[in-house]
Amino acid sequence: MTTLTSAQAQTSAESYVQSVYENVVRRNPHEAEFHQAVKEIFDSLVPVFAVHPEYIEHNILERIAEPDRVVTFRVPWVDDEGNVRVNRGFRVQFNSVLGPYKGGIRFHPSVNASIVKFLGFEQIFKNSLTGQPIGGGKGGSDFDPKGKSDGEVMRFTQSFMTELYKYIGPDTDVPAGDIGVGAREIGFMFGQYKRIRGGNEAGVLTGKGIGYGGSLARKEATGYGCVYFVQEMLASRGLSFRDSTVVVSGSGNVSIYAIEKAQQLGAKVVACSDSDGYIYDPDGLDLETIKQLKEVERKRIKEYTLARPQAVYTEGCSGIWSVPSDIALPCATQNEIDEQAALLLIENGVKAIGEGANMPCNLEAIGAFQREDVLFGPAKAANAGGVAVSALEMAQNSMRLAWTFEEVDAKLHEIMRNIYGRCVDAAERYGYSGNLVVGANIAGFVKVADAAIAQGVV
Ligand code: NDP
Ligand code: 2IT
Repeated sequence: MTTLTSAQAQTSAESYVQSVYENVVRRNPHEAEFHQAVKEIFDSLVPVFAVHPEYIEHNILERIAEPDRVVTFRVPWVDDEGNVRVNRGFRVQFNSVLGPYKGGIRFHPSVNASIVKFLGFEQIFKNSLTGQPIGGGKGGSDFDPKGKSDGEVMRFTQSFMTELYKYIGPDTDVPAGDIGVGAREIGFMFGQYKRIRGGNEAGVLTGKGIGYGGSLARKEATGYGCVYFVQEMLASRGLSFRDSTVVVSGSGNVSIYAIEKAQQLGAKVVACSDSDGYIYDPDGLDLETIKQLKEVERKRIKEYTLARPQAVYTEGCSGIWSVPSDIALPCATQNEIDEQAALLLIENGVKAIGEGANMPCNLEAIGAFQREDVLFGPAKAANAGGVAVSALEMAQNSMRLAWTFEEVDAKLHEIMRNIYGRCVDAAERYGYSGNLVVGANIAGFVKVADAAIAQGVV
């Protein structure tokens, strides 16, 4: 075999990555979010392929970009008026070289094959970064839980599980929550799975209620983990959350517990949002009011101003990025920060971004933050705390015991520190010192690629 010069190796790596990317786009037309997630990762991997041509020889990229399988199914249910309704259910089992497929279920009207595939693809590398034995998967439905009664949500969820149960299990595929799927929905899914299977396989789902196999600190894990990750980034420049001004988008599970931990660390969190608009509270958000509104009453964030008249509500969720902050934590949904929003944040002096949501910053926004040397914590590292504690929930279920909140939180903190370290080390090793996007992608990828090669062409 001829040895390539480093320039030739670079060219060969670039053309390999480009040709696989073109193939992915050709074979998955009209799936913009999936293409975006693939592009972000692929571009980071060129330096790896330039020094490890064996990954090209094994055609690892093409193998990883093709899901093991995608299941799509009809979900019929009856609403409170007696109308028969039909939604579409999905489960993408993307990659299992590191362990059982693991990833959340999203209920939102925007859910389609592209969204589920982008989330499942990201999940492979995120789960790898946690250091735990979990593969990547994701699922969901275009069902909109907003405005539905508990009875409607239960009937829909039971119908969803009546099909999904065929494909999941504690050692094959372990779903959890995501947008629109929290403790209530996981409870209904678990009940239906148990009823169909006729046995208690606690480890089939994570994010369960504490009374029936759930882990303490799972509810808090994604938000807390994101803040722990940003803490590490800030410390690298001698900064901290103390006395900083923070903006957190969304007001769901991830947002609420990111706000809680940021406040515990001495930050003033001044704004959060839902899909209708955002609130700005110059004195700092009152989290108990937000929890009551969102976790208990399932109301709109607008109603916060009834309890806190000094706060201002503005219609339209994207305006939140005009609020000046030191630290911005996008914790709502994909592509919520575009280049324009990024430039606004930069102009207002933002020092750090932590992606609590999946892919909240588009590629142009990430480019803008990197050009201006803003600390940037990419989703697959910064929000990995949720799935990491899900894996701890699986471990507790297998051992039939329960750790204390403090034990789980301490493990989460350690995992987030380790993920940060892995990202920093990988970036440095491949000549991208300080670039956590490249670091996360490479560190996550290498482990999956090596395991895939070891397991043969399957
Ligand atoms: P929730 O459903 O609890 O909350 C979602 C929040 O984001 C709500 O405030 C919602 O507003 C807002 N939102 C949702 N969709 C949109 C949209 N299209 N435009 C504007 N706002 C929107 O979900 P989570 O907190 O669980 O998830 C938030 C993000 O974090 C997602 O990207 C998810 O994939 C990611 N994530 C979640 C993890 C978890 O453990 N739950 C783990 C890792 C990542 P509204 O109520 O008006 O819809
Ligand atoms: O995006 C994610 O990592 C999640 N929604 C959590 C997945 C999980 O299995 O806990």
